[in-house]
Amino acid sequence: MTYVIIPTYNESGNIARLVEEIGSLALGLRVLIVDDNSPDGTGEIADTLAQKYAFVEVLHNSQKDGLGRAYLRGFEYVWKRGTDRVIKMDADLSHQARYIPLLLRAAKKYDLVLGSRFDKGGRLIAVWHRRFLSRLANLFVSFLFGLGVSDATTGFHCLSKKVLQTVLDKGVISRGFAFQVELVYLTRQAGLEVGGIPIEYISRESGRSKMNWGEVWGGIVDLLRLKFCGPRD
Ligand SMILES: Nc1nc2c(ncn2[C@@H]2O[C@H](COP(=O)(O)OP(=O)(O)OP(=O)(O)O)[C@@H](O)[C@H]2O)c(=O)[nH]1
Ligand SMILES: [Mg+2]
Repeated sequence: MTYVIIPTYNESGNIARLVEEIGSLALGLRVLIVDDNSPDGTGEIADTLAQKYAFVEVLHNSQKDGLGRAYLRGFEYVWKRGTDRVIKMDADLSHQARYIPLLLRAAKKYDLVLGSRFDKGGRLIAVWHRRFLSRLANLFVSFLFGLGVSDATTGFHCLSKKVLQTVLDKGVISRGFAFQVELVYLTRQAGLEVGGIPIEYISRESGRSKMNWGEVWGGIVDLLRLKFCGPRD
């Protein structure tokens, strides 16, 4: 069994289309939406989708608690359900469902597969300052950790059960977006294989980004803590 975990905060214009695109892949995937009580009603839309489609489940949290925390709750949930693998992706259609079969194919070889915007053949279609921020974040991460991947900050991943177990055993310190990097870091630390496939990332058309200066600053602090204090435990 493979779960696709999708964290949502104000994604009412995107979530239904994404779920339907995943369903039409007809790969027998299960979908878990982790919503942080979105004021725009995304949680209610997710519940309606779960009523309509048997492959959809929803986890509700009472307040916005950050991307990393949402994923951790999702990981704990799917672990208890006995999942063999996890795909994780953004809700805003930037990560296209058509790449899921390619991630799954690469997962035969790697424990953690990254949907990489900066591999040969990949693309990041966005305004210049967004592209600049992603490049800068990757430079910072490679300076701190030297993870040896071209896109350590991507949010589109396929994880083996071993990676899932590693993350749950070790725990994570990142509350927010630094979670994406900590996932690659923990996988490498555990000596597991990391690989990537090139993806074309399209900027969101509906809804607003949750990336802001507060998130950037929080991410920097989390990464410095990870570097100098080590992972949890
Ligand atoms: N549950 C939950 N989901 C979140 C939270 N913050 C962000 N998300 C979701 O995480 C995903 C990535 O967030 P985005 O706002 O798209 O961030 P981004 O992709 O870096 O920014 P853009 O490129 O501008 O879209 C989306 O599906 C969001 O809805 C949070 O605190 N809780
Ligand atoms: Mg986005």
